[in-house]
Amino acid sequence: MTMQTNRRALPLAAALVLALAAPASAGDASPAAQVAATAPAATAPATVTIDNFAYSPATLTVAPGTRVVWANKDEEPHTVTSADGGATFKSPALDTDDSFAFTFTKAGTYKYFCSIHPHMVGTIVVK
Ligand SMILES: [Cu+2]
Repeated sequence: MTMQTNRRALPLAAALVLALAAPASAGDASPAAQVAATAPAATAPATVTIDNFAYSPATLTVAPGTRVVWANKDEEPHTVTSADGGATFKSPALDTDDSFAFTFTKAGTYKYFCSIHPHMVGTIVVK
């Protein structure tokens, strides 16, 4: 009885360890290395979707030089306004399917909100 339990448990534990270890090492090796090899300086644009009175993802981390595009998919107009009162970036009211873009050149944490619905907040981390 004990033997049977152990025989079943051991391979299962080994498989679990492999499953946990494999994605991490594979993810580190191939896609990141590929991006670095093909496009060392250029950074892919990043998108924040606005829907349901929320920015998604609420926090987005990008590399310096990344152009971030906000796309309003909501039925309501929204803005993208930097938390410094719009001094860093400030969109007009975006209607449904409108978008706004800003290129982040300097590292830092950029908080922003919707000037129409100030409870809508988001953060872009540039590093
Ligand atoms: Cu809004």
